[in-house]
This record gives sequence, structure tokens and C-alpha cells, in this order.
Amino acid sequence: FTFTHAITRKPSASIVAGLRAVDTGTPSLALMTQHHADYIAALKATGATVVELEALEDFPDSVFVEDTALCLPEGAVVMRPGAPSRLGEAARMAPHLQALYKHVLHIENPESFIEGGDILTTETEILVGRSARTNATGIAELAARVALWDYKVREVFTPPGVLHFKTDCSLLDAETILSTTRLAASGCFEGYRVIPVAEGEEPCANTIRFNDAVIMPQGFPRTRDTLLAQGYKVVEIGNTECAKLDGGMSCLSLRF
Ligand code: CIR
Repeated sequence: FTFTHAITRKPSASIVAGLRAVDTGTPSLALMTQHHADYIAALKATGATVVELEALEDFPDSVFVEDTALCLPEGAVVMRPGAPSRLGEAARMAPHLQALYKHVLHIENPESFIEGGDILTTETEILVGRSARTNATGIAELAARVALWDYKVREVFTPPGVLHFKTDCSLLDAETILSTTRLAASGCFEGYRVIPVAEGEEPCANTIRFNDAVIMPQGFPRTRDTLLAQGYKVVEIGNTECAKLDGGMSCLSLRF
């Protein structure tokens, strides 16, 4: 959770066509752009360098850069998103990773599908949730790639009906995970300390620990107060527009 860099991409006007499980209304580009600027300011306030890429009109979901790659200290791995409309986003991210990293690997097997939102990197392992976007072949290929840098990949399961593994959890520090009760109940966080999100506040499980700050979506006061009481420094960012597209705090950046 200590980072020197983040990569973000501006939301494009095509965001109104972004993927969503349930239609709860058209996102406003103006408000999303404002929230996005607040998010970047929060990342920068921790002392990190933030790369701000231009919008990609051809890819409505491209503001959610996290899904295109896995960034590790040793190098980056370019993903193969399982959503057909998002597959091309990964290739558009690759040159930016190459500019910042010496080692950039790729998920290449045409049978492999994997999105960054399904990957939770802790201090000791990489958990990857099988989901509608991430399959066993993709997870196995990632495991083979990162074995080069001695990482252990553990396959877990994203709950049915949940977009990504990290829709439901976040790393708060070396031993602590913020999780929905439905995900923690699967037993996948044995050995970690789990802080459950308050009942009815499930959407705030997608939060990020970025240097000294826990950056969480606005509007979840009970979980926020729990985190404050545990001594975390909390920064709240508006997320109403990204939430209409099942996106949250982790999706909006690649962090390394
Ligand atoms: C999608 O369905 O792919 C986008 N509308 C949301 C992606 C959110 N990304 C993430 O959780 N890492």
C-alpha cells in the first residue's frame, strides 16, 4: 500500500455507454469529471506522481484503468479483459507501462481472460477471483508469469452477481482487509484481520489504501466511522456517477 505512482485516464463523453449490470440512470460526464479530479488530487496529496492519460472515446469504460493491467514493483502484466468491449483497452495501456517499467509482460493465450479488478495484491500473495470476467486459464497464465518474480497466486471466487473480486474488498494494511460479509463468509481471508463493511454499505468495500490515506466513496458514514476509530486517515470522494457503471475507487487507477 506504499506507492510512488498512479496511472489514471480521463473519463470520455462515451462514458454514457459504459457497461452496467443494472441501469440506474445515465452518468453525468461533468460530475464524473469533477469527482475524478478530486480523486487525482487525493492521490497526489500523498506525495505520489500521477500520470493522467487522455480520454479514449472509442472505449466507454476506459476511465476504469485498473482492469487493464497488474502493476507490481518488479514489473507490470498487461491483462486480457473478459468484457469484449474492453479487450482493446489493454493494448492502449501497454505503451504507457513500457514507458514507466523495464519489464512488461502480457497475458497472451486467446483462452485467457482476466481483469485487474479481480486481483487483490497483499504483502504475501496475489488473490485472484474467478468471475464473469476472469477465468481459470487467465488466472493460471498470470500465476505462470509472476512466478518469475516469486509471487504466489491464490485462486479464489468472486461472489455470484458481483462484478469483480475487489468490488467487495480492499487491502487496508499488511494484515487487514475491508470486506463485505458475503465475501468474507467464503473463508478466503483466513489469516487476515477482516473489518466488515456496515450492513447496507456494501458499495464502499471498494476502497483503496494509498500511502497514508484510505480513499473511500462518499456516503457510507458507518463504515467511515469504523475506519476512523481504528486510526485510519480517511479521504472521501464522490462516486455517484462511476457507481452507475459498477465502478469505484480501485478501478480508477493503476498503483505502483
Ligand atoms: C465494467 O463493467 O467493466 C465497468 N463498467 C466497471 C469496471 C469497474 N472496474 C473495477 O471494478 N476494477
